[in-house]
Amino acid sequence: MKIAKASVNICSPGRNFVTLKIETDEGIYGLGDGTLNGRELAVASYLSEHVIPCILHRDPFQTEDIWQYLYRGAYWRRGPVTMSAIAAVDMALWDIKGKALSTPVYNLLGGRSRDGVLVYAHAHGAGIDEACDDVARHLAMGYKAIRVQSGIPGLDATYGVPKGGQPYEPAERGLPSESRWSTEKYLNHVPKLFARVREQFGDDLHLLHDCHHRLSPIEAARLGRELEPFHLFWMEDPISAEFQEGFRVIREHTTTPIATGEVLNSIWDVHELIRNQWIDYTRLTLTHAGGFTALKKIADFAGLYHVRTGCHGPTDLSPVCMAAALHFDLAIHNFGIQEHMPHGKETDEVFPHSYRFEDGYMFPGDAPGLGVDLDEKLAAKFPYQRAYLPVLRKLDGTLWDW
Ligand code: GCO
Ligand code: MG
Repeated sequence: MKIAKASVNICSPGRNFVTLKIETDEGIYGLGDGTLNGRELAVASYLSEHVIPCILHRDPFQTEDIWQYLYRGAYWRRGPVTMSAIAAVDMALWDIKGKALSTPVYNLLGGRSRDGVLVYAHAHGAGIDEACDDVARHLAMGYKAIRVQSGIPGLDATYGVPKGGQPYEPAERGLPSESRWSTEKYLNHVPKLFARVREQFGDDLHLLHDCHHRLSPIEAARLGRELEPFHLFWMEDPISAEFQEGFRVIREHTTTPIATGEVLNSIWDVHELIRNQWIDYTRLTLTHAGGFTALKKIADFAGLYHVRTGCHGPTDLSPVCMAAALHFDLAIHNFGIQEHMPHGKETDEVFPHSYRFEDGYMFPGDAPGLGVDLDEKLAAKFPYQRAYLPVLRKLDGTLWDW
């Protein structure tokens, strides 16, 4: 079998998605997600201009060699654009392998290591009461793990609390919007939020929280310590993820488990974090970190150090990535948890899929390959629209990490 054709689809059924379709001379095709929120066209062009010409006529079963060719062969290493493009190819090739062998991808990765994939939902509210109402709503839907974010008194907007009842912070059309931030107000508020959530919902529920890179190591250490009585599943991205050494400070002060890595894209971004046991969960995704071929190696390395996975799974990654993540999560031994934000109706219609949610767990389904498709006709009705993530400044105007 040979790769006969490959094309990039860019569509916006609710938000922008970049999908690579690789077709073989035997009529089998595979899909890969290359979506990089706010920088979609850079990946699309990397794929069309630089990657597709190099993979034509190759054997699609040679996932390892093609991965090495695209990574080492380019000379230039890492980075979200490069690694998302490589991931899109890798995912599509594993999809083809699964279809050619008539088996779901998880069987090619080691088979089922568990019955289902534990997922966490997002609960949020303008204040503590509203956030608790949202926790109750998600519990009623069957979720066993819930990330909780709430508005901060004195701040107009904050990460994780979308305006106007939207399900999730959008990448906004037009140029980036700006909002203001106060670490002091945030640090004073979050322990109160979790004290209330534990008091109201008891000990069984897994609770998570995302700091979204905004703290210094010692500030994160303070927060982790103050959250200890509420036994979080994890505290996510307490500091800028690329500052590996910074996690040492946090670790020395608190037993609150730490997760990071959604903005990182290779083993070289996390190997110190893992080797030194400064984190408990890696958040690398299949799309941004080079696909199955790369993430399987990272997970196996992490497993040696009792570090588990918690793949990033926002709605700004397409259902192709979600399907891929579920195959991966089901198969690897050191799986921790999977983020789940349901996509909107339009997105689900453009990407019909076999995965499903039931009683707090997700299941990739038994369709051959990834079990996800792209309805190209429908996708054409939702053309790309330029969109950006918001930008953050401190109260005095200093640019900050969003
Ligand atoms: C998460 C993430 C997202 C990111 C988004 C950026 O934990 O799901 O932090 O909310 O902000 O994916 O594109
Ligand atoms: Mg996050």
